[in-house]
Amino acid sequence: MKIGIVCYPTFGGSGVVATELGKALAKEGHKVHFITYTQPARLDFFNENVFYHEVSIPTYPLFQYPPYELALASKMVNVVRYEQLDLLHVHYAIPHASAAYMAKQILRTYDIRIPVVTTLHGTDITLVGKDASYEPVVTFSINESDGVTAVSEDLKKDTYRHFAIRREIEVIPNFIDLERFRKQKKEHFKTAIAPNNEKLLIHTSNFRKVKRMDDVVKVFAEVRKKIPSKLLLVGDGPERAHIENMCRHLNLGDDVRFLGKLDAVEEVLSVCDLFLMPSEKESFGLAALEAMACEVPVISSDAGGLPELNVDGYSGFISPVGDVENMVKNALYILDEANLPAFKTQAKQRAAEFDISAILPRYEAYYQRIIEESRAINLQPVI
Ligand code: GMT
Repeated sequence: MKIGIVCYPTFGGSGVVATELGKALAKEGHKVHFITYTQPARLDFFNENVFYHEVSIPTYPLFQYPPYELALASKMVNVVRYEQLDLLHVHYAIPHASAAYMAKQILRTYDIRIPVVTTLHGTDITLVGKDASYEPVVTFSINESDGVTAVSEDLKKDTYRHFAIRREIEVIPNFIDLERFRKQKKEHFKTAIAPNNEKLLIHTSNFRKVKRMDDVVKVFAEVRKKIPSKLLLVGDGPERAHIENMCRHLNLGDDVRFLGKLDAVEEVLSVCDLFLMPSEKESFGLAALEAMACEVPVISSDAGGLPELNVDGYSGFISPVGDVENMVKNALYILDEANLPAFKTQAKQRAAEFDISAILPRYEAYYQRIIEESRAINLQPVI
Protein backbone atom coordinates (compact mmCIF):
# COMPACT_ATOMS: atom_id res chain seq x y z
CA MET A 1 0.00 0.00 0.00
CA LYS A 2 1.00 3.65 -0.42
CA ILE A 3 0.06 5.44 2.76
CA GLY A 4 0.24 9.11 3.71
CA ILE A 5 0.73 9.79 7.44
CA VAL A 6 -0.08 13.18 8.93
CA CYS A 7 0.82 13.88 12.56
CA TYR A 8 2.37 16.29 15.03
CA PRO A 9 6.11 15.77 14.66
CA THR A 10 6.84 16.43 18.33
CA PHE A 11 7.87 14.12 21.20
CA GLY A 12 4.18 13.76 22.24
CA GLY A 13 2.48 10.38 22.26
CA SER A 14 0.43 10.81 19.09
CA GLY A 15 3.51 11.84 17.09
CA VAL A 16 5.47 8.89 18.46
CA VAL A 17 2.69 6.39 17.64
CA ALA A 18 2.27 7.81 14.11
CA THR A 19 6.00 7.78 13.39
CA GLU A 20 6.63 4.31 14.80
CA LEU A 21 3.61 2.99 12.88
CA GLY A 22 4.95 4.50 9.65
CA LYS A 23 8.42 3.05 10.24
CA ALA A 24 6.98 -0.41 10.92
CA LEU A 25 4.77 -0.26 7.81
CA ALA A 26 7.80 0.73 5.73
CA LYS A 27 9.74 -2.26 7.08
CA GLU A 28 6.85 -4.44 5.91
CA GLY A 29 7.30 -3.07 2.38
CA HIS A 30 4.57 -0.41 2.28
CA LYS A 31 5.48 3.01 0.87
CA VAL A 32 4.97 5.55 3.64
CA HIS A 33 4.80 9.29 3.04
CA PHE A 34 5.04 11.48 6.16
CA ILE A 35 3.44 14.90 5.79
CA THR A 36 4.37 17.16 8.73
CA TYR A 37 5.61 20.70 9.41
CA THR A 38 9.00 19.44 10.56
CA GLN A 39 10.84 16.12 10.58
CA PRO A 40 9.18 13.88 13.21
CA ALA A 41 11.38 13.40 16.29
CA ARG A 42 11.45 9.61 15.90
CA LEU A 43 11.97 9.62 12.10
CA ASP A 44 15.68 9.13 12.56
CA PHE A 45 16.52 6.29 10.23
CA PHE A 46 16.87 5.59 6.52
CA ASN A 47 14.52 3.22 4.74
CA GLU A 48 13.91 3.18 1.02
CA ASN A 49 10.14 3.02 1.64
CA VAL A 50 9.97 6.17 3.79
CA PHE A 51 9.34 9.57 2.20
CA TYR A 52 9.09 12.91 3.94
CA HIS A 53 7.14 15.95 2.74
CA GLU A 54 7.51 19.12 4.77
CA VAL A 55 4.55 21.48 5.02
CA SER A 56 5.93 24.99 4.71
CA ILE A 57 3.68 27.77 5.93
CA PRO A 58 4.34 31.05 4.16
CA THR A 59 3.87 34.10 6.34
CA TYR A 60 2.37 37.40 5.26
CA PRO A 61 1.98 40.62 7.30
CA LEU A 62 -1.81 40.29 7.17
CA PHE A 63 -1.76 36.90 8.89
CA GLN A 64 -1.80 37.16 12.64
CA TYR A 65 -2.29 33.37 12.51
CA PRO A 66 -0.75 31.79 9.39
CA PRO A 67 -3.31 29.34 7.90
CA TYR A 68 -1.50 26.06 8.61
CA GLU A 69 -4.55 23.97 7.78
CA LEU A 70 -4.65 25.33 4.21
CA ALA A 71 -0.94 24.70 3.66
CA LEU A 72 -1.39 21.17 5.03
CA ALA A 73 -4.44 20.45 2.85
CA SER A 74 -2.60 21.72 -0.24
CA LYS A 75 0.39 19.54 0.58
CA MET A 76 -1.88 16.50 1.04
CA VAL A 77 -3.50 17.19 -2.35
CA ASN A 78 -0.11 17.33 -4.07
CA VAL A 79 1.32 14.27 -2.36
CA VAL A 80 -1.80 12.17 -3.07
CA ARG A 81 -1.87 13.30 -6.71
CA TYR A 82 1.79 12.89 -7.56
CA GLU A 83 2.61 9.88 -5.37
CA GLN A 84 -0.70 8.13 -6.08
CA LEU A 85 -1.43 7.26 -2.49
CA ASP A 86 -4.03 4.63 -1.57
CA LEU A 87 -4.97 6.07 1.82
CA LEU A 88 -4.35 9.02 4.14
CA HIS A 89 -3.98 8.29 7.86
CA VAL A 90 -4.24 11.40 10.02
CA HIS A 91 -3.32 11.32 13.71
CA TYR A 92 -5.00 13.72 16.16
CA ALA A 93 -8.26 15.19 14.94
CA ILE A 94 -7.36 18.87 15.22
CA PRO A 95 -6.69 20.17 12.62
CA HIS A 96 -5.62 17.09 10.68
CA ALA A 97 -9.05 15.52 10.13
CA SER A 98 -10.61 18.70 8.78
CA ALA A 99 -7.56 19.44 6.59
CA ALA A 100 -7.88 15.90 5.22
CA TYR A 101 -11.58 16.49 4.49
CA MET A 102 -10.68 19.60 2.52
CA ALA A 103 -7.94 17.75 0.62
CA LYS A 104 -10.38 14.93 -0.17
CA GLN A 105 -12.93 17.35 -1.66
CA ILE A 106 -10.27 19.10 -3.74
CA LEU A 107 -8.97 15.75 -5.01
CA ARG A 108 -12.47 14.87 -6.26
CA THR A 109 -12.12 17.73 -8.75
CA TYR A 110 -9.17 15.77 -10.19
CA ASP A 111 -11.32 12.64 -10.19
CA ILE A 112 -9.26 11.11 -7.37
CA ARG A 113 -11.03 9.37 -4.48
CA ILE A 114 -8.82 8.91 -1.43
CA PRO A 115 -10.05 7.27 1.79
CA VAL A 116 -9.10 8.99 5.05
CA VAL A 117 -8.53 7.23 8.38
CA THR A 118 -8.51 9.45 11.49
CA THR A 119 -6.94 8.21 14.72
CA LEU A 120 -8.14 9.87 17.92
CA HIS A 121 -5.39 10.06 20.53
CA GLY A 122 -6.96 11.68 23.56
CA THR A 123 -6.74 15.37 24.24
CA ASP A 124 -8.10 16.03 20.73
CA ILE A 125 -11.34 14.60 22.21
CA THR A 126 -11.16 14.83 26.00
CA LEU A 127 -9.81 18.39 26.29
CA VAL A 128 -9.38 20.54 23.19
CA GLY A 129 -11.86 18.95 20.80
CA LYS A 130 -14.96 19.28 22.93
CA ASP A 131 -14.36 23.00 23.48
CA ALA A 132 -17.18 24.88 21.72
CA SER A 133 -14.58 26.70 19.60
CA TYR A 134 -13.74 23.45 17.81
CA GLU A 135 -16.56 20.96 18.48
CA PRO A 136 -18.66 21.41 15.28
CA VAL A 137 -15.60 20.99 13.04
CA VAL A 138 -14.32 18.00 15.02
CA THR A 139 -17.72 16.26 14.89
CA PHE A 140 -18.06 16.93 11.17
CA SER A 141 -14.57 15.80 10.23
CA ILE A 142 -14.79 12.60 12.30
CA ASN A 143 -18.11 11.76 10.62
CA GLU A 144 -16.63 12.50 7.20
CA SER A 145 -13.58 10.26 7.75
CA ASP A 146 -13.82 6.90 5.98
CA GLY A 147 -12.40 5.14 9.02
CA VAL A 148 -11.94 6.20 12.64
CA THR A 149 -9.78 4.54 15.25
CA ALA A 150 -9.28 5.30 18.95
CA VAL A 151 -6.41 4.16 21.15
CA SER A 152 -8.61 2.71 23.93
CA GLU A 153 -12.16 1.57 24.65
CA ASP A 154 -12.45 4.44 27.10
CA LEU A 155 -11.55 7.02 24.44
CA LYS A 156 -14.09 5.45 22.09
CA LYS A 157 -16.80 5.77 24.76
CA ASP A 158 -15.75 9.34 25.54
CA THR A 159 -15.95 10.25 21.86
CA TYR A 160 -19.51 8.90 21.56
CA ARG A 161 -20.41 10.66 24.83
CA HIS A 162 -19.20 14.10 23.79
CA PHE A 163 -19.80 14.20 20.02
CA ALA A 164 -22.68 13.20 17.75
CA ILE A 165 -20.68 10.53 15.93
CA ARG A 166 -22.41 8.27 13.40
CA ARG A 167 -19.30 6.27 12.48
CA GLU A 168 -18.18 2.98 13.98
CA ILE A 169 -14.95 3.59 15.91
CA GLU A 170 -12.36 0.81 15.81
CA VAL A 171 -10.16 0.46 18.90
CA ILE A 172 -6.50 -0.18 18.09
CA PRO A 173 -4.31 0.33 21.16
CA ASN A 174 -0.86 1.91 21.36
CA PHE A 175 2.00 -0.50 20.76
CA ILE A 176 5.66 -0.93 21.65
CA ASP A 177 8.76 -2.15 19.87
CA LEU A 178 10.16 -4.64 22.37
CA GLU A 179 13.46 -4.79 20.52
CA ARG A 180 14.09 -1.14 21.36
CA PHE A 181 12.24 -0.94 24.68
CA ARG A 182 13.83 -3.60 26.87
CA LYS A 183 15.91 -3.56 30.01
CA GLN A 184 19.50 -2.79 29.07
CA LYS A 185 22.65 -3.13 31.16
CA LYS A 186 23.25 0.44 32.35
CA GLU A 187 24.81 -0.25 35.73
CA HIS A 188 27.27 2.65 35.41
CA PHE A 189 24.32 5.03 35.13
CA LYS A 190 22.62 3.47 38.14
CA THR A 191 25.82 3.81 40.22
CA ALA A 192 26.24 7.43 39.18
CA ILE A 193 22.71 8.46 39.98
CA ALA A 194 22.03 6.21 42.97
CA PRO A 195 25.46 5.57 44.56
CA ASN A 196 23.91 4.12 47.72
CA ASN A 197 21.65 1.79 45.77
CA GLU A 198 18.62 4.00 46.33
CA LYS A 199 15.38 2.96 44.62
CA LEU A 200 14.69 4.95 41.45
CA LEU A 201 11.22 6.32 40.75
CA ILE A 202 10.54 7.91 37.37
CA HIS A 203 7.95 10.03 35.60
CA THR A 204 8.12 11.00 31.92
CA SER A 205 5.71 13.45 30.30
CA ASN A 206 5.26 16.83 28.68
CA PHE A 207 4.80 18.39 32.16
CA ARG A 208 1.26 19.58 31.46
CA LYS A 209 -1.29 20.12 34.25
CA VAL A 210 -3.26 17.07 33.10
CA LYS A 211 -0.32 14.88 34.24
CA ARG A 212 -0.80 15.91 37.91
CA MET A 213 2.91 16.20 38.59
CA ASP A 214 2.14 17.56 42.06
CA ASP A 215 0.96 14.05 42.90
CA VAL A 216 4.18 12.59 41.48
CA VAL A 217 6.21 14.74 43.88
CA LYS A 218 3.85 14.10 46.83
CA VAL A 219 4.04 10.32 46.34
CA PHE A 220 7.82 10.48 46.05
CA ALA A 221 8.20 12.66 49.17
CA GLU A 222 6.26 10.08 51.23
CA VAL A 223 8.07 7.06 49.76
CA ARG A 224 11.44 8.74 50.45
CA LYS A 225 10.57 8.98 54.13
CA LYS A 226 10.42 5.16 54.31
CA ILE A 227 12.84 3.95 51.60
CA PRO A 228 16.03 5.67 50.39
CA SER A 229 15.03 6.73 46.88
CA LYS A 230 15.42 9.26 44.10
CA LEU A 231 13.00 10.67 41.55
CA LEU A 232 13.89 11.16 37.88
CA LEU A 233 11.74 13.54 35.85
CA VAL A 234 12.08 13.16 32.09
CA GLY A 235 10.56 15.71 29.69
CA ASP A 236 9.74 19.36 30.09
CA GLY A 237 6.79 21.70 29.81
CA PRO A 238 4.62 24.31 31.47
CA GLU A 239 4.63 22.80 35.00
CA ARG A 240 8.43 22.70 35.28
CA ALA A 241 8.94 25.90 37.30
CA HIS A 242 6.09 25.06 39.66
CA ILE A 243 7.42 21.54 40.28
CA GLU A 244 10.93 22.86 40.90
CA ASN A 245 9.52 25.23 43.53
CA MET A 246 7.54 22.43 45.11
CA CYS A 247 10.66 20.24 45.38
CA ARG A 248 12.58 23.11 47.03
CA HIS A 249 9.72 23.75 49.43
CA LEU A 250 9.65 20.06 50.41
CA ASN A 251 13.45 20.04 50.82
CA LEU A 252 13.85 17.19 48.35
CA GLY A 253 17.25 18.57 47.33
CA ASP A 254 19.34 16.46 44.98
CA ASP A 255 16.98 13.52 45.28
CA VAL A 256 14.89 14.89 42.40
CA ARG A 257 16.66 15.11 39.05
CA PHE A 258 15.25 16.87 35.98
CA LEU A 259 16.73 15.05 32.98
CA GLY A 260 15.06 17.04 30.17
CA LYS A 261 13.68 15.68 26.89
CA LEU A 262 15.68 12.50 26.40
CA ASP A 263 15.67 10.64 23.09
CA ALA A 264 16.81 7.33 24.52
CA VAL A 265 14.39 7.17 27.45
CA GLU A 266 14.69 3.37 27.46
CA GLU A 267 18.26 3.70 28.79
CA VAL A 268 17.08 5.57 31.88
CA LEU A 269 14.05 3.33 32.32
CA SER A 270 16.44 0.36 32.37
CA VAL A 271 17.74 1.35 35.82
CA CYS A 272 14.40 2.39 37.35
CA ASP A 273 12.18 0.56 39.84
CA LEU A 274 8.84 2.33 39.64
CA PHE A 275 6.99 4.53 37.15
CA LEU A 276 4.46 7.12 38.35
CA MET A 277 1.53 8.20 36.15
CA PRO A 278 -1.16 9.86 38.32
CA SER A 279 -2.79 11.67 35.33
CA GLU A 280 -6.13 13.45 35.42
CA LYS A 281 -6.80 12.24 31.86
CA GLU A 282 -4.92 9.64 29.87
CA SER A 283 -6.45 7.98 26.84
CA PHE A 284 -3.91 5.13 26.86
CA GLY A 285 -0.60 5.98 28.58
CA LEU A 286 2.14 5.19 26.08
CA ALA A 287 4.84 6.40 28.50
CA ALA A 288 3.68 3.79 31.04
CA LEU A 289 3.81 1.07 28.38
CA GLU A 290 7.40 2.08 27.54
CA ALA A 291 8.28 1.77 31.23
CA MET A 292 6.60 -1.63 31.56
CA ALA A 293 8.50 -2.92 28.53
CA CYS A 294 11.73 -2.02 30.38
CA GLU A 295 10.53 -4.01 33.42
CA VAL A 296 9.36 -1.01 35.42
CA PRO A 297 6.02 -1.53 37.24
CA VAL A 298 3.52 1.32 37.22
CA ILE A 299 1.60 3.24 39.88
CA SER A 300 -1.15 4.95 37.93
CA SER A 301 -4.45 6.70 38.39
CA ASP A 302 -7.63 5.13 37.02
CA ALA A 303 -8.05 7.88 34.41
CA GLY A 304 -9.23 7.10 30.88
CA GLY A 305 -7.68 4.03 29.29
CA LEU A 306 -5.05 3.42 31.99
CA PRO A 307 -6.94 0.43 33.47
CA GLU A 308 -6.87 -1.15 29.98
CA LEU A 309 -3.08 -1.11 30.16
CA ASN A 310 -2.00 -1.32 33.79
CA VAL A 311 -3.36 -4.47 35.45
CA ASP A 312 -4.10 -3.72 39.12
CA GLY A 313 -1.96 -5.90 41.38
CA TYR A 314 -0.03 -7.40 38.45
CA SER A 315 1.87 -4.87 36.31
CA GLY A 316 1.48 -2.26 39.06
CA PHE A 317 -1.44 -0.70 40.89
CA ILE A 318 -4.31 1.64 40.04
CA SER A 319 -5.72 4.31 42.39
CA PRO A 320 -8.48 6.88 42.01
CA VAL A 321 -7.24 10.18 40.51
CA GLY A 322 -5.75 12.29 43.33
CA ASP A 323 -5.63 9.49 45.93
CA VAL A 324 -2.01 10.09 46.90
CA GLU A 325 -2.29 8.07 50.10
CA ASN A 326 -3.33 4.96 48.21
CA MET A 327 -0.57 5.50 45.64
CA VAL A 328 2.02 5.77 48.43
CA LYS A 329 0.76 2.56 50.05
CA ASN A 330 0.96 0.71 46.72
CA ALA A 331 4.36 2.16 45.86
CA LEU A 332 5.82 0.96 49.17
CA TYR A 333 4.33 -2.49 48.59
CA ILE A 334 5.91 -2.81 45.14
CA LEU A 335 9.29 -1.44 46.27
CA ASP A 336 9.50 -4.05 49.03
CA GLU A 337 12.28 -6.42 47.91
CA ALA A 338 9.94 -9.36 48.55
CA ASN A 339 7.59 -8.08 45.81
CA LEU A 340 9.68 -6.03 43.38
CA PRO A 341 11.18 -8.81 41.22
CA ALA A 342 7.74 -10.33 40.51
CA PHE A 343 6.22 -6.94 39.60
CA LYS A 344 9.11 -6.22 37.24
CA THR A 345 8.61 -9.51 35.42
CA GLN A 346 4.83 -9.07 35.30
CA ALA A 347 5.14 -5.50 33.96
CA LYS A 348 7.22 -6.81 31.09
CA GLN A 349 4.81 -9.68 30.46
CA ARG A 350 1.88 -7.27 30.25
CA ALA A 351 3.81 -4.96 27.90
CA ALA A 352 4.50 -7.90 25.58
CA GLU A 353 0.76 -8.06 24.80
CA PHE A 354 1.15 -4.69 23.06
CA ASP A 355 4.15 -5.65 20.94
CA ILE A 356 4.11 -4.00 17.54
CA SER A 357 4.09 -7.41 15.85
CA ALA A 358 0.60 -7.97 17.30
CA ILE A 359 -0.79 -4.48 16.59
CA LEU A 360 0.65 -3.69 13.13
CA PRO A 361 -1.43 -6.38 11.34
CA ARG A 362 -4.56 -4.80 12.85
CA TYR A 363 -3.75 -1.47 11.19
CA GLU A 364 -2.91 -3.19 7.89
CA ALA A 365 -6.18 -5.14 7.92
CA TYR A 366 -8.11 -1.99 8.82
CA TYR A 367 -6.53 0.01 5.97
CA GLN A 368 -7.35 -2.79 3.54
CA ARG A 369 -10.96 -2.88 4.70
CA ILE A 370 -11.38 0.90 4.42
CA ILE A 371 -9.79 0.98 0.95
CA GLU A 372 -12.12 -1.79 -0.26
CA GLU A 373 -15.25 -0.21 1.28
CA SER A 374 -14.38 3.13 -0.21
CA ARG A 375 -13.80 1.57 -3.67
CA ALA A 376 -17.17 -0.18 -3.45
CA ILE A 377 -18.94 3.09 -2.54
CA ASN A 378 -17.23 4.94 -5.38
CA LEU A 379 -18.30 2.27 -7.88
CA GLN A 380 -21.97 2.65 -6.96
CA PRO A 381 -23.91 4.42 -9.73
CA VAL A 382 -25.07 7.94 -8.85
CA ILE A 383 -28.89 7.96 -8.96
O1 GMT B 1 0.19 12.56 26.82
C1 GMT B 1 0.25 13.61 26.20
O2 GMT B 1 0.01 14.67 26.70
C2 GMT B 1 0.59 13.59 24.72
C3 GMT B 1 -0.62 13.10 23.98
C4 GMT B 1 -0.63 13.45 22.53
O3 GMT B 1 -1.66 13.93 22.11
O4 GMT B 1 0.32 13.24 21.78
O5 GMT B 1 -0.72 11.69 24.16
C5 GMT B 1 -1.98 11.11 23.91
O6 GMT B 1 -1.79 10.14 22.88
C6 GMT B 1 -0.95 9.02 23.27
C7 GMT B 1 -0.78 8.14 22.05
O7 GMT B 1 -1.98 7.62 21.59
C8 GMT B 1 -1.59 8.30 24.46
O8 GMT B 1 -0.79 7.21 24.84
C9 GMT B 1 -1.70 9.28 25.62
O9 GMT B 1 -2.36 8.64 26.71
C10 GMT B 1 -2.53 10.49 25.20
N1 GMT B 1 -2.51 11.50 26.26
C11 GMT B 1 -3.63 11.89 26.91
O10 GMT B 1 -4.72 11.39 26.71
C12 GMT B 1 -3.44 12.94 27.95
